[in-house]
Amino acid sequence: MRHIEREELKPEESDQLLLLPGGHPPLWNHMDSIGPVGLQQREGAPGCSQEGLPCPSDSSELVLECLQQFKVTETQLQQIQASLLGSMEQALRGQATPASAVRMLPTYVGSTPHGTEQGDFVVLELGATGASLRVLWVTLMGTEGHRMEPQSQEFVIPPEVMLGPGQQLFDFAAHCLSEFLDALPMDKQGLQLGFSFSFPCHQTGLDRSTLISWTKGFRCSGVEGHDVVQLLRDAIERQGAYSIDVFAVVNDTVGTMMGCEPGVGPCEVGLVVDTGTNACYMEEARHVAVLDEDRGRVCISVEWGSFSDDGVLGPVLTTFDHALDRESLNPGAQRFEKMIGGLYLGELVRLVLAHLAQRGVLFGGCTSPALLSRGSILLDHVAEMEDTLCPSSPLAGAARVHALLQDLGLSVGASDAELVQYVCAAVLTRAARLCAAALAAVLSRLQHSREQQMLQIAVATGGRVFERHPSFLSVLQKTVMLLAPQCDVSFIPSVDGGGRGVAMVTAVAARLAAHRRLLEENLAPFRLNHNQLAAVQAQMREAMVKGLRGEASSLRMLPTYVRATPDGTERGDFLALDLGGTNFRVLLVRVTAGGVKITSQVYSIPEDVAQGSGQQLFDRIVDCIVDFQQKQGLSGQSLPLGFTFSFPCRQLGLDQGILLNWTKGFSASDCEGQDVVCLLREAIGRRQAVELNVVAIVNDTVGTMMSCGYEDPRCEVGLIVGTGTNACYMEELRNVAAVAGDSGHMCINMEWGAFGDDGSLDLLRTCFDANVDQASINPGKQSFEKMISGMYLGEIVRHILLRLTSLGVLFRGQQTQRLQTRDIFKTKFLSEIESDSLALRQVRAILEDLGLPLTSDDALMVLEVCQAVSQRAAQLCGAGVAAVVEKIRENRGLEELTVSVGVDGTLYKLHPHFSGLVAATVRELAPRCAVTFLQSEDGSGKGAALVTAVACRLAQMARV
Ligand code: 0WK
Ligand code: BGC
Ligand code: BGC
Repeated sequence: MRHIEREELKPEESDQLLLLPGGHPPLWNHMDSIGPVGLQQREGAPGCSQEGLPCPSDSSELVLECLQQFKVTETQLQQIQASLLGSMEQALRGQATPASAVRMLPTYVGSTPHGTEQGDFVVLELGATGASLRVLWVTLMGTEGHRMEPQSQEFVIPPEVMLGPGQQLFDFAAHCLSEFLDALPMDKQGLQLGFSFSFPCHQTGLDRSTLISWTKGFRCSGVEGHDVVQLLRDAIERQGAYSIDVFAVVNDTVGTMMGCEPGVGPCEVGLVVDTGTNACYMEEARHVAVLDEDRGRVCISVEWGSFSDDGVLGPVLTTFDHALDRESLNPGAQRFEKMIGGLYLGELVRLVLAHLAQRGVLFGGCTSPALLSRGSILLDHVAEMEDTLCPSSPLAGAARVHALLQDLGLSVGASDAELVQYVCAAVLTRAARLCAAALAAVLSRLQHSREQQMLQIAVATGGRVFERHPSFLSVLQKTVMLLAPQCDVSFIPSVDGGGRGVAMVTAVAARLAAHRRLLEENLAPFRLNHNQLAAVQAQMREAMVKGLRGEASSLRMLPTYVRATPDGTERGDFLALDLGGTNFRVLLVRVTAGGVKITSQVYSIPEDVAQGSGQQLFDRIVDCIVDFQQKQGLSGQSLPLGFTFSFPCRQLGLDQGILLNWTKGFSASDCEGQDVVCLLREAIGRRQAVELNVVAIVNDTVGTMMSCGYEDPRCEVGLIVGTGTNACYMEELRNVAAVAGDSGHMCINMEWGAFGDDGSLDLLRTCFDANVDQASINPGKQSFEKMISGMYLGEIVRHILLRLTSLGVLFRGQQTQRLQTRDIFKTKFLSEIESDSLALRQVRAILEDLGLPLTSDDALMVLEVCQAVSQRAAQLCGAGVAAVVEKIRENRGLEELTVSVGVDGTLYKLHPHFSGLVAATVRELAPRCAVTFLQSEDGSGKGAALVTAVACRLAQMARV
């Protein structure tokens, strides 16, 4: 690791900065020293410049003029730094940026390595080192183990494969993979692969990445715009040699950053200068507009190769850069990369040498076919030629350059070698300084995003330009120091080109994939398909028929003695009670020709009263009525009262209802088996001076149906999805064995909450449902309700979260006391967490209030758990409604049925997707019924009052 002391550099020195370590005077000064002795005279040979050779002083001018073009001033570097920073921040804000700016691509790598990663991984590297791909076997030993040297093999990619059909390239990669694995003595089951793919890609996950555009000499067809992981998976499948799971696709800069030696890092910037160039860094997630994250960091691949703000780069681009770009595979693109990347440096040197040769300054004014052919001077050549600038034996150095130039068919004059070396130095120095300007922009961005004045940061470096041109790094460091003086930067060379880093990311991806698999395994039973829902519909239909016939059925199909929905002629003032939902309400309902006016008050029924004695409960109810009457100035008035009592009652008449069993957390004693109207009247009797005329007892489903039926006479079904769930509907009296008469209709309270208590739902019940049921005050009862309604969904979710935590999938496996607390995860959290407008960060806020230590992946998984539980609930509810409306349609022998369903209940009303899913399931299972769902505005209290009004009207008519 190389650290440069601050006082080492004075500003005016920066511009002179050039690749001449060891105190050589700067090139420009050198130029003066070239002088006349350096240049030979030669006339008229083929490929030689026809124009007379320039005199020595002219040629040095020409060389100076040439190399001067590669000089980038500090001001220009600062401008590039500023412009690049501007374009980075614009892209982060998701503001459309000009095509040629930096891309700032999220990589879904959210943290630098914990060092806990373990296992054997295969790494396939494509694109980092140009015309070769590398396969590695990396063993990660976690925190304990020592570092195992990866095994690797490099394969040269034939040019026709780099430019041919994409399938050919990926088949070639899959072939290399098998060849490498064939040679390995390891056990090759369940291979986990990390794919280092060094090109600009839109990632949508650790293992989903779409190629934006090829760079660096690659130009395969049918790949841009496609998911490269899928292309690789398909190729491995076609190869059929090994079953390999591709867990992650990683940009080489990310592999480099993640491969940073533990103990010296963590590196938070990855910088690659190989055939191409790019950098990545850890950005605050909240600054990345495309990600709805407000916590933690995410690694961003800058893709600075495409930076080309003509304003600042224009003056720096030389004629050689333009020539190189024109001849390149992607003219106009990657302009910044073409001044820094190893694939281009050799070419730039070649173009300069050819130019100088044609101007008679070099090689006696003679070129050679090799010098004139593109790509004849490679990065390694430049490295060798530049490296020899200060070897232990300068002569040896010059001789080496000589030899290299001769290999290019050039006749090398005395000073040509040194001149060529200066050309190499100029091209490389500029590359290093431009790279420094870009890195300085990244460092400034890090300072901004972390609001830090002084930034101490470790930068992992990778790529053959670093490996082959040691002075590249020193120029880079010095320039970074000048451009980002407030950053204390340590450069950490990556040990194996990032292979370990890719394996680290793959390990994280494999862990996340394993978590995802466990999540899917636990949620799969909640994902009901069409056949399962149709089976529920059919079973419910069968249970309805049996219940109506009075045969054994989990559906009691209780007659309610409501024979008609309101016809709008009802009139008068009525008291109504609404017990059984979230709130207990007392209502005054005034029914006039102009409509219904409701005044109501909500009262609480404390748990100890709901689970105390029946007398206590009904006395509490009467207390509330008296309080309400006083407040409404109704004291002493005996208004007809309708009692919405939302529990299973066998009604013997409109005002007689025997409570069959409590549900929804109620268990007041001495009530089951009792006529609750009597219990109410007794409580009224216990209270002096109170007179109430209890006319009707209705179930909340009936009250809801009536309430909506007042507005829409087609409303013949009532549905509650709240604390509990249930439905009622208008059945043909002839089908109701318990009630005499064959004509007309009777509203049936299905009490579908108990559906499945006979085991008919056991195939669908999960272990989580069983946990919730066992912990409830009525185990074995209300099976359907416990899979659907608000009192239980939160608990089902909590049990799933406990299981996933115990599996280490969530909350890093830490079981918290809070999460083990019953009812701590309210069903309303599902509605909040699943609301589209809620970003993941708000999901996290809800969960953090529960004291759950979570990562963003956790929040995403909790969201999926909530979605699976509520979706199943809505679909089961939809299957129930489909059974009811189909029954009505067939009752009436109709081809098509148009019917409305009155609905109430907090879950149905507040959950963002529940109602839509119910309607979609009904459409799917009862396509011949056009069903309109009417959300009841006034609750079932109004319905109870209307039932009372109808009863009073009928009683009135009976009396006259
Ligand atoms: C409001 C109705 C009431 C019913 C309740 C159900 O007026 O009769 O019991 O909806 O919804 P919950 O309050 O249980 O969510
Ligand atoms: C690619 C980058 C890559 C860089 C270094 C560029 O051409 O666009 O994705 O990181 O080369 O290999
Ligand atoms: C009760 C029903 C009621 C439903 C909705 C169930 O627990 O048994 O009578 O309609 O909850 O409140």
